[in-house]
Amino acid sequence: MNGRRHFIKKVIAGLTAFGGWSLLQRSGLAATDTALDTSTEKLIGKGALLKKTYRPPNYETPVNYFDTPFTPNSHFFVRYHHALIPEVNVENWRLRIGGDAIGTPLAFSLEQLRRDFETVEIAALCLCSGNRRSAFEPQVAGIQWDSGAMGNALWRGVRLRDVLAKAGINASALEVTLNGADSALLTTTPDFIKSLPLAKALDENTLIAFEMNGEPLPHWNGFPVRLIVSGWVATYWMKHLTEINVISKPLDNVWMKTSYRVPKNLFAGGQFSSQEIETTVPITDIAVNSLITNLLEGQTLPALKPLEIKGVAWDAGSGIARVEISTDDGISWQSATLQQDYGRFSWRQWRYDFVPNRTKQYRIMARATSHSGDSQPFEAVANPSGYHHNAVQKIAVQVV
Ligand SMILES: Nc1nc2c(c(=O)[nH]1)N[C@H]1C(S)=C(S)[C@@H](COP(=O)(O)O)O[C@H]1N2
Ligand SMILES: [Mo]
Repeated sequence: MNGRRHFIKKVIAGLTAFGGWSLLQRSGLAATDTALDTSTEKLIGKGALLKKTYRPPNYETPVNYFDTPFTPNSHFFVRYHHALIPEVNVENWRLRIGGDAIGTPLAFSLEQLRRDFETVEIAALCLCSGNRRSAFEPQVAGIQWDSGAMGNALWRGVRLRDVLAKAGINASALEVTLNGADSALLTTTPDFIKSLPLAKALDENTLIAFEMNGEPLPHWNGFPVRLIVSGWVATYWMKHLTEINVISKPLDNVWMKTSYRVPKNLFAGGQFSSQEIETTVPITDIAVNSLITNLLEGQTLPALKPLEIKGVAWDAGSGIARVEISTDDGISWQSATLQQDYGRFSWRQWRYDFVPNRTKQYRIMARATSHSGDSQPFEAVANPSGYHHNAVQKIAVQVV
């Protein structure tokens, strides 16, 4: 490492220690590949995360950070397909709007986005399609995520539809493509570009966000702006957005035609008809799901001591109707108490008071049901890429 890079790294590390990271970002200095500390493989600017791969950086959130309604930026998970994650200097950065179905191509600075459009804030869950992939049996290829490839945050930004309206959309518009500043180390690897059907792009809950939990987006979560596609899995939530195109033909690349697809009619979900074929469709809606956040498999608990079982539950945006708990292997079910509602795209925290009254092994389960009537299955629905693992958890605890 040359002297200057080393110096910058030290400055970043120092600033991070007293919370100056976002200041540094605003100066346009940060967002550099040097933000990877090669000796510890820790992501600079992030607190403790669980490393899955280092290059590209894929790090999940330890489940204990799901105890708060909003996942702290410092511990929010990080997922990248490519290892080249460049410096974004916000002074030079522009969001370009174009494509063959746009009225007038336009470019916006961050200041213009903040100034020229109505700002809105949405609480929404950012969920990787492959979250809990490691629980599939037999094992499925791909990053072996446990339960931490997700996070709930308050996202502030402007509506994508307002920005597109300014440029004007032609009648031929079919999809809206999204590209970010990151790219592959090898030029032979296709750039990560995704598309949305026009209807989802124009949904009032699809945002170009510049703030996360009241702060500028952290570098690793998409500084300076990322897309928020409320209710859909996070593959569409493009980070470090640089280019949005409105196009009249289906986007044809490996990220649409090969990856992030599920067998047709296997999961309920939003429509993406321009990308559907006879056998498979793009993954879209988040599946109803829940997670127990304060119990570990094999944990020992003292008999007769009251225990508060805690967790979170979520779906694609109909909202959580109820969460039921079983402590007797699924024979009987009791309702958990749902905590504060932050909106239908947010996850919902829940709690349940339990007193283990005998010395024995208990199997604790949680099962969420959404307002649309969907409930978690007892076995995960097998699919080639290991997406949508939403089987009811069964956590064995030993009471002594
Ligand atoms: N620019 C860019 N945006 C991206 C990706 C990426 O590789 N590059 N990955 C997507 C996927 S698959 C996920 S799960 C989310 C993860 O968001 P996070 O890293 O902020 O947690 O980012 C999405 N947006
Ligand atoms: Mo993902």
